Amino acid sequence: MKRKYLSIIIFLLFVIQISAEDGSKLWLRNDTSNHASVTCNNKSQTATIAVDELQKAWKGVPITLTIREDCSKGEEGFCISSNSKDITLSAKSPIGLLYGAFDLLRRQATNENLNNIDISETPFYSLRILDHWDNLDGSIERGYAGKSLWKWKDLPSNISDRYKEYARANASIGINATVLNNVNASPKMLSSKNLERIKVLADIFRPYGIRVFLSINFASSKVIGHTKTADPLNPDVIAWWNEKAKEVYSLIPDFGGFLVKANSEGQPGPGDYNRSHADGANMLADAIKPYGGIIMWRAFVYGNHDGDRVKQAVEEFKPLDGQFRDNVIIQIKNGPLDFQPREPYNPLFDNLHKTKMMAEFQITQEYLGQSTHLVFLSPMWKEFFDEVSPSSMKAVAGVANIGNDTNWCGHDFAQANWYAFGRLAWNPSMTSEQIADEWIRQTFSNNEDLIKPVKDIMMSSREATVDYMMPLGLHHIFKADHHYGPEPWGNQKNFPEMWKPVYYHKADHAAVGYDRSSTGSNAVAQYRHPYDSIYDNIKTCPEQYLLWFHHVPWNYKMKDGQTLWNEMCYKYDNGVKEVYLFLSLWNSVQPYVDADRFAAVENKLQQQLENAICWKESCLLYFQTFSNMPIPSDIKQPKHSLNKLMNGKNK
Ligand code: BDP
Repeated sequence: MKRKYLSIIIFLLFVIQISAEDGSKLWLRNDTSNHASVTCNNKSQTATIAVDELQKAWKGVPITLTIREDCSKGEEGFCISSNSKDITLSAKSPIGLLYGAFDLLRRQATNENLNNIDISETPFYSLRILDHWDNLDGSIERGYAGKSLWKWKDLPSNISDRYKEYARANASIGINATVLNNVNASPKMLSSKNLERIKVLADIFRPYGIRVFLSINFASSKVIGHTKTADPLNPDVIAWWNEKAKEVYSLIPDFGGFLVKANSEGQPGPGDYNRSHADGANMLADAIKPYGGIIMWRAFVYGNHDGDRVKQAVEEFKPLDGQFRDNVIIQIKNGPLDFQPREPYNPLFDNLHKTKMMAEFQITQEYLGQSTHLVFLSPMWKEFFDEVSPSSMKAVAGVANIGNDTNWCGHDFAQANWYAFGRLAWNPSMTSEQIADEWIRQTFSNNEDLIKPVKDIMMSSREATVDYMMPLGLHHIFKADHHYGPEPWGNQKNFPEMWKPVYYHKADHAAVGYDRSSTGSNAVAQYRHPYDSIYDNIKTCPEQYLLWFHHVPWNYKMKDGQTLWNEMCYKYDNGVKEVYLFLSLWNSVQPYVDADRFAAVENKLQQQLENAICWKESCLLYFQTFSNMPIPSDIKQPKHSLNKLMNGKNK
């Protein structure tokens, strides 16, 4: 009898064990009970971490780690070669060894054949940075995975374990920098008290190769330094920033620099004193230049502008080309509007020739279903890199989707976007399929019966989201405050024009879409050739951008012979059908996924389906009031009335 109970207990323990995945380990799920033979000729903290990671998880032949001054792979690169008896990992610096160690562990975790390998890697960008939009009160702007990881009140004395785990996860995918706070920055961030706290984080991140940056409020000198003005040419202001830089660098000698949002959405900036972006950026750049710091100056300028909103950045920055210091990089969102599910690329990349540029992607899915919808973003970023050469920019930044949720990102699949950002920043020529494949194998399993369906979901997820939210170039028809559900009818009286969905879709009884062609706002002229003429001509404009660039009659004939209206109906319907398919594919992998993560993802997919239906019905019923055309009969007709949808919460 006793024996029977014992075996039941053992069985239960086993079940609990396999169902106990909570996503907290991310893609780093290697068994860490090994004692591999690893030797190293370097005793630095970073090399010691590399040795430790390998000792715990490496299952293969002995490994020798060596620092070699003559290694030609740059400061962060590495070489790995193996024969049947051992493996040599060499690098010029300890961080190269750490990246190499994670590279080996990834290859092991993804079942790669590691006999006779000869690998060498150098990161494409030297700056691979996460931008956190975290506030001092612990909230996160556009954060959907709980509160901030940074416990400001507990620092500098109480240190959460997660700081090190965060650094380790980033190092495992090559991310080497972090901006700790929101671009809508509190001036208090730079107080001496807070700098002491930031120093602690910088010290924890340093051995993992991660440098700390801060977002700053341009008026900090005035607010916390009590200068009379924040005019960048004022000697007191200049002196204050010089002193502040000295203080920051005395605490954090390898401090990265500042990220600045100026004269946008109500933030202060040099424009308040009739000074240019260059005047503002250069003043700060001069203050941190002696210490090797850089200024990332954002081109997301929103406000104080008449005319087509998407033209503002080029209009403001093009005349300043060549006027920025060499330690200033202009940080440019991938599209000209604002992280929409699909935008054409930002033409500012075509207009700065003597200025350093970097791309800003948004990992947190503000406009792509937040942490409820499964949307793999790599295909979106690759679409951008197809149009704007990775080599035209110096760095890439990603707005982080990380919070203090147990699984870090809210949705288990949102982890894939953090992962993909790091991998693409390291090597933008990787394909989305490769990245998805790696991530699935490490995060779930190497079982082919799981990999294929999950990869299918991931690879079609972004296009599906575009289809059920904003197909054919529609944009910014979100509900204003939360940017989650649909509100194509949005036209609040007290809102500026540029916040209103009706400003962006311009639907009327004849047509829909924003005319940005040469007969309209002429935003097309901001693009390099041949994109300017391709987008200008309605016949050559890719249909995925049609309503972004053109005001198109409802009965316009699309390439497949359908009217624009019918095409729109089929797109929305297709988006919904895709989510049904995702649900059935996910159900098919249940045997291969631990119970907790299976249920969590299934639950989110159910919500995604409901939301996709809501998007389809809201948009089609609303636009139908203009097109006056029937929804094709082979499409599932809306269940709800427009009135009901307009009065619902759209969430
Ligand atoms: C918008 C967000 C807003 C950010 C802004 C920015 O809605 O919260 O502050 O971008 O990038 O997409 O500055």
